[in-house]
Order: sequence, then C-alpha cells, then structure tokens
Amino acid sequence: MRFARLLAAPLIALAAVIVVLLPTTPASAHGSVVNPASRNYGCWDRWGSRFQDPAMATEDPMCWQAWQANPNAMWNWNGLYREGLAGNHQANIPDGQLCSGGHAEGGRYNAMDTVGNWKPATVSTSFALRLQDQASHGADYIRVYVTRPGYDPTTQPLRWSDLQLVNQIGYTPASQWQPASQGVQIDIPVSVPGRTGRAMFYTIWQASHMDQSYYFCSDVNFGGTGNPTNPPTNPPTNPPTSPPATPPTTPPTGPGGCTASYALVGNWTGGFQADVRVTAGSSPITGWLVTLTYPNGQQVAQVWNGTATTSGSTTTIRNATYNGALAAGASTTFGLLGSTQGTNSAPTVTCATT
Ligand SMILES: [Cu+2]
Repeated sequence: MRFARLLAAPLIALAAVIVVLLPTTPASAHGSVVNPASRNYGCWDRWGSRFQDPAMATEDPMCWQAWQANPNAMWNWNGLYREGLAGNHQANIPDGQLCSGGHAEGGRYNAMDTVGNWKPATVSTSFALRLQDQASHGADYIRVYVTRPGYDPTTQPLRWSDLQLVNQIGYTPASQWQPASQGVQIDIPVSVPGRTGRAMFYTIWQASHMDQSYYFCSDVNFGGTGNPTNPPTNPPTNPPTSPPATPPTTPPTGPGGCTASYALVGNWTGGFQADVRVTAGSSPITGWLVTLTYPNGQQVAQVWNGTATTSGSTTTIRNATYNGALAAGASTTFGLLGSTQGTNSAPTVTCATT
C-alpha cells in the first residue's frame, strides 16, 4: 500500500476523551465498528429481530445472503477477529477476503466478502467513526482506511491496494475510551475531502489484551451535507432483546413472588436464541433465580443480562447486578443462545426470588 499521499495530508488530531473506566464485561465479549456499521453488525442491527423475514431478500439482499450463509456471523457480530498474526495483516489476509478477516473463525464471516450492493450508511466527508469495545480490551492501535476514489464496492472485491490510510491511533488503553452501554467506545475522526458516492471504510483494531486483531468493512455513501451522521447514542448490547418471533409460553406462577416467561426469538440449524422475561409479583423484589429445564437435550451456550449455571438439561440463571431489583409488577429480560439437535420445545420455566 502506498500512504505517501495521505501522510502528506494534514492529519486530524484525535480527540479521545479521557473518562473513567466502566466495570469490565465478560471476556467473551468483543467489539465492532458500529458507525458506520460494519457489514455484519449492520445486518444484525437492521434484521436481528426479524432475520427470517423474506422481505430482507429484496430490501437488503446482501444481508439476506449473509443470514442464509451463516446467521452466527450476525449473532456474533462482535467476534470477527484473528489471533496471533503479529501485525502481519496483509500477509495473512488475501485480497478478496478482507471483509472476513481472511476467513476468520473457521469461515463464519465469509459472506462478508460477497461483492454486491451492501446497504451503505450515508456520511459526510468528515465524521467520527465509532468502534465499540464491549470487553474493554483497549487498543494497541487502530487504523482506519478508505477505499480509493474509483473503487466500487458494489462490483469489485476489496484488495489491499484499494485502501488508503485516513487516520490511526496508537496505544490507547480502555481507560482512555468513553463509557458505552456495554464496555467502552472510541470515536476516530476521519476526513476525506472531496469524496462522493460509494466507498468503504476498512478498520483494523489491534486489541491490547492479547494479539487479537479485528477487521471491519463499513459501506458508506458520501451523500452528507456536511453534518456528521448521528452515531447511536446507545449501541445495542449483544445480542438483541427483540420482540419474540413466537408467542411466549404462559408464565408459571413463581413460588417466591416472581414469574418468568420464555420466548424463542430465532431458530436455525443447530442453534437458537431465546428471551426470558422476569416479572415481579405484587411486591418489590431484590433478586431472582430462573431455572430452565429443556426437554430435547438443548444446551444453553451463552446468557446475557444474567449469570448462568448449567447442570444436565437444567440451566439456572441469576440476575445480573443491575437487573435484580424490580418494583412490584415490573419486569426485565435476559437472553440466551443455545444449541439444539433438531426438536426445540420450550423448557419448563420457574422463577424464585432471592
Ligand atoms: Cu474480545
């Protein structure tokens, strides 16, 4: 890659606001560029709550092919990373595979490399690119590239030689990022005067906790009028707490002043996502404990907004620190991802206060 032209251009000073560090999130969390959305984060953000809606095939065909190829690329929108590349990104990621990080994670994200009309974010030529770091890894460095003028992301595979560096930051621990709804986030100013039409931003995030490098393709359309786009003030947490696709099962009456109802949100080959709503009874509660007993050998793999323990077919979920206290009649939800071998009947659900 040739950066001489860019290095000669005036660099925008990075205004990383130094703020207090939020409590760390589980190590299983990672991150993504949320504005302009990376391809898989964007497909999750737009369609996660209705990923089987056939309207997607016509309204957002690139997301449709991505969901068909592997829905886990969207459910795990924060997990597009490689490990142990020692900074040799270009040597390890062939041309045409940049958006999947060189077929990262066993090929889970390969559909991100598909060439076509990915829905672009409308941006001005000067805005702040936002990276959300759910696990507060911080950065050894972050590099933001834009595709060269003339490159058309709708018809051409992305090559390294298509990229021009527009900004980068060096070592920036999570304590210097801004607090986010989950983990931390950082805004990196980018400025590409004179650009028009379609382009792509490519971001490399070298995390600080270990040699873990992330790769994000963000499709844009330079159609702005000078105002930066509005980044989401609260990037959604992972994964969605979305309206259930199937009616909730009837909430059983809990023995200790709470009830819980289970709703399947999504179901795909080998896996599923569910939401559980916990509702306090006629008295306020300070904590809850939900048990889910599955009838078909399903296994809970990941839980958010709660802490899980699994024993055989039963998974017990305790409230997180922030959602245990509920006023009388108030409710909260937690979510989960599980694996299934086919039949996926709803579990028996109980709720107890703690
Ligand atoms: Cu991580």
